[in-house]
Amino acid sequence: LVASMEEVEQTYIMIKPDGVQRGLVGEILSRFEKKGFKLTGLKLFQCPKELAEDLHCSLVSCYVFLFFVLGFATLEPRPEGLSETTSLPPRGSGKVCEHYKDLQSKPFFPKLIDYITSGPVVCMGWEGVGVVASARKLIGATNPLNAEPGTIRGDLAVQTGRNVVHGSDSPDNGKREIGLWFKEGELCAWTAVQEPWLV
Ligand code: RTP
Repeated sequence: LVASMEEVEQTYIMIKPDGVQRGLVGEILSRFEKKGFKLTGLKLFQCPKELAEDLHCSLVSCYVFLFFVLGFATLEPRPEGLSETTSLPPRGSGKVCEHYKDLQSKPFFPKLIDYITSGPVVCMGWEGVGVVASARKLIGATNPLNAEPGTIRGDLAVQTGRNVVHGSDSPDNGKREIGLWFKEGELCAWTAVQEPWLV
């Protein structure tokens, strides 16, 4: 039975810096691939540390920055060769804070930001029927000590603060997080030739 398109979801999976440092990228990626989900996006990305400050602060500094940039832009013509975006913060500023904005009030938030920006992460988009809940099952409990053997965290991790992988917790967050971590053109819509094995 081929699943109807309504049931197809998107999820954002991220191999955290410890997963990359420990050489677990292939192992983790292959678990989603073997399950039968479809990879729609994949990249290695180092989130700049200096851009990962508190979301509130980054928004405030953005507004202050824009206030001055726009203020000066109206006084002087932009120099030739300088594109309109040259002096603006890089796209994706505060990406990690935005991603974890619901955890901002938690005492572990600063450590979490340090952890995620401590090295490159692997960003992945996966598509499939029920992929959001299924990926969370494959990943296992947040605290690896509570994660069942057979799950990624149950097999490969020990500490909550070093739990190797992230998975979106709802279809809405799946779409939101893919939009946050991937730029336009970085995702690939493709049709699997082995249908219906890949949805
Ligand atoms: P994730 O977003 O990474 O898939 O994790 P999750 O939904 O299973 O857990 P969540 O509560 O959203 O926490 C996000 C990440 O924050 C770190 N954390 N540290 N007590 C602590 O030190 C603590 N609690 C959570 C973990 O890296 C967790 O995955």
